[in-house]
Amino acid sequence: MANLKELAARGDKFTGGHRACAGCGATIVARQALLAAGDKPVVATCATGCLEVVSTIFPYTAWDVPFIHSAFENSAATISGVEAAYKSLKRQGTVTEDIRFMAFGGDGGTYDIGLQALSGAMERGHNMLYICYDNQAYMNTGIQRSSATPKGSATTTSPNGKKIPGKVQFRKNLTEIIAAHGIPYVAQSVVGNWSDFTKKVEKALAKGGPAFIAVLQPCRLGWGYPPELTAELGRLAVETNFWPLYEVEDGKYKINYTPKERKPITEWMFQQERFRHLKRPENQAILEEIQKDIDLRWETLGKKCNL
Ligand SMILES: Cc1ncc(C[n+]2csc(CCOP(=O)(O)OP(=O)(O)O)c2C)c(N)n1
Ligand code: SF4
Repeated sequence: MANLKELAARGDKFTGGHRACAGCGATIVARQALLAAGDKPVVATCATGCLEVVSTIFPYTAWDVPFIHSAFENSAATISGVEAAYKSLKRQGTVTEDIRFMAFGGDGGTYDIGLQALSGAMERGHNMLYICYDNQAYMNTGIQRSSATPKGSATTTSPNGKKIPGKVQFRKNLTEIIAAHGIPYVAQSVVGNWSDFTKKVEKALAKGGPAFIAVLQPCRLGWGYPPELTAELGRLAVETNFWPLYEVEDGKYKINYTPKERKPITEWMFQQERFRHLKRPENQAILEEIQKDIDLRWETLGKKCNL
């Protein structure tokens, strides 16, 4: 696995000059993923969403690799089709290079509208890595809730008001849904832990076959926090067990990091505007429900890892 010095010596294939907000975690995901991919050629695609929109404003692009625009729903279908064509060309001897295929999508494009395309691509066994940068809402179109939005979070379509105190439902566990496909490699990582993420990208690409990594990506605009806290909020999500770092390799579960002492979820939530209303005493019960859910999910994951 490449160390920091080696990674830093590689040229960036996702470059600066794009139009993301200062402190955006999505662009960190793309940059580190392409650095981790190493010297082999990469073909990338990205579902419509913040990452695609900020990085590909014609006639400019931040992608220094062949890049294909995808619609909101079909990033996985796009790259799986290209990979299938590549295999055919390789069989015919037209292409001889060893090429890697990477698809990116936000949580809206992955947990919601792109789930069918993703599930199909994983099930068909394409040699591709799908990376979901999960900022927990549809940020590009104005912060609408997705099925990845956590309970209690205020978004423009799950506002805090008289009727509801932010999103009513718990978030979907997509990582487990993809793990249930029985593919070679599934993992969760986070913006704020470059070592964990780049190792997982390297591992996913080296394994061959379909691979999926969900990366929790703090979004300073949608979450409401000062831009310099992006990495810190990613790490705090791990320290509270909200977002465990784990992997499922050939069906075997492994937790990659266990906090010495699990921090209360409020330490993470109360640094973000989207949860501000939950500080009010009348919302105490919601906080307790959220904490209980996190503890239960961690316990369930621990059992799968034989902890
Ligand atoms: C079929 C379709 N419906 C709606 C849209 C409008 N749209 C573009 S991006 C987007 C939200 C993207 O959200 P997400 O995937 O979470 O990525 P983010 O913007 O948060 O990075 C929506 C609703 C679209 N492009 N296509
Ligand atoms: S809204 Fe969020 S995800 Fe979109 S560019 Fe800004 S920080 Fe990045």
